[in-house]
Amino acid sequence: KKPVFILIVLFTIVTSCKDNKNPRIEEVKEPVSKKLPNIIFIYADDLGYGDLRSYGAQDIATPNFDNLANNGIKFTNGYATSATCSPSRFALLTGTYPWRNKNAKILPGTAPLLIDTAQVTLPKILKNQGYQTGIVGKWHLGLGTGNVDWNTQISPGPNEVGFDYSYIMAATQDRVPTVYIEDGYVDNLEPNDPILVDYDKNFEGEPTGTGNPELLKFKGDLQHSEAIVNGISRIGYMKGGKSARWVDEDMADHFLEKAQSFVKKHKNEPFFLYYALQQPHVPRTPNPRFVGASGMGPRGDVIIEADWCVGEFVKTLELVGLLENTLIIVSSDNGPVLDDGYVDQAIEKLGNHKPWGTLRGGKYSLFEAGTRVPFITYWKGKINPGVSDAIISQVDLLSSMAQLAGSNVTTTDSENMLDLLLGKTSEGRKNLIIEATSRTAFRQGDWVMIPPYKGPKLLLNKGIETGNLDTFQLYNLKEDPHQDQNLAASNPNKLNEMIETFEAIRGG
Ligand code: NG6
Ligand code: CA
Repeated sequence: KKPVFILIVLFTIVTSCKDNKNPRIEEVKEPVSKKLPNIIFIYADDLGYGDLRSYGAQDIATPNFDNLANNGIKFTNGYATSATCSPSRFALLTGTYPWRNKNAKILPGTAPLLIDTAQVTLPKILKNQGYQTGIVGKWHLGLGTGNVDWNTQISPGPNEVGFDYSYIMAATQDRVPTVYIEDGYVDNLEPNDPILVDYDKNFEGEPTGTGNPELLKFKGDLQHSEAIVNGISRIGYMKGGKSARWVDEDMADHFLEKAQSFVKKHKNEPFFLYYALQQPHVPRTPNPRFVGASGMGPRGDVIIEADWCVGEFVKTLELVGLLENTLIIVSSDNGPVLDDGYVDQAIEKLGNHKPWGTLRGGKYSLFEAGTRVPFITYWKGKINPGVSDAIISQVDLLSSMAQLAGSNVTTTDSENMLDLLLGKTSEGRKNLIIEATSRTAFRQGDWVMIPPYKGPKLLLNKGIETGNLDTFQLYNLKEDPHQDQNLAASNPNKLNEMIETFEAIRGG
């Protein structure tokens, strides 16, 4: 029996040695996880279809956005789902049209979390596939369950809907609380100076824009004339938290630094980063380095600042050697607006620049410039540069990115457009529902149909046409990109066909 015993011992030694540095297992393991590409969304706030040089702007230089657009795919029919922020962000992360959720409207800083923690989200899917998931920048999807205490853990929030790491502003730059929140805790908060936030009434003794205009760097309209922080009056009231309050002029650098740290920290594992820039939303507060850079006043200056951030961020990816293994998607949450509540010369200094490009409307509008935005995919060495006229919506990113990460999870509204995003096909969506301040319209092929809506045709102070009309509107975008010729009366067949499909998708 001895030789058999020796043989068994030898066999065990040989196989265990092999196991220890088993090259096959190593080989299989390593490349699979390495192969999963990193995914980055760079999401601007209120950047218009015509705000980038690569999208036709002549009077503003945006070399870093353009580098991605010109060396990646520039989509000319890329859409945010909505003409305002919270609904678009809701769709981006959940792959669900925002009009399915009646609470998906512009949220105050005290709104509860808009996403159900049981709901499928893109960061959850990617996390499941082994990704490190992070968000840096604007959140604006609500926090907590109502009555948030800002001095303790703020939950649920981004970390409860799939993000491993979050460094956010709660709502918008013009809304309180004006503090950064890291993984559910207000950053830099002194426990002996608690923060109180209220959207209805002021705290005794706290200055407001209305009461203390002498404290302001620039004036706001009535809604933007409440709490004063850093010489800027906001929407909502706030008290305390002095050490935690942000300095608006440093916000771009601050978020950039957090985004760069996230990338450096996770350079050895697949990651998803949602880098949500705050520009060019109001209040527009360029760092002094960018003041005057555009000659267009603060709105132009912060676009140049955002462009610089994009450049620095891409440099970081290159530096850590990840550019070839990272898909970068750039877009905006809604169309452009000039006067959105502060006196900042956005109109006076605009010159010939057209933030809406060739399109009609703007932020808040059902016309094209409300939801059609810059939409760029870039992947060094992987995506062949080109221009795509295919229809694609941000709601499709959930299914498409799931696919990229090896998951088949999808939703009713989110179409898998991975091949389109990577330039492997020119086929996009057949149709799309767009939304603006709770009104919806329907695009199908080259056509767009806007149902009748009551309400003002023009937002007077903003100079933006809402898309409201008391009869149906029908436009052929190929022949009439600016939506000047309403063909509803002359083309009833097309109109009826569009109404039918639209109602079927909307559920009657
Ligand atoms: C509006 C604000 C506007 C801006 C917007 C949100 C007023 C009059 N206007 O209600 O200034 O904050 O909300 O913008 O209050 S968004 O890009 O986040 O949707
Ligand atoms: Ca926005």
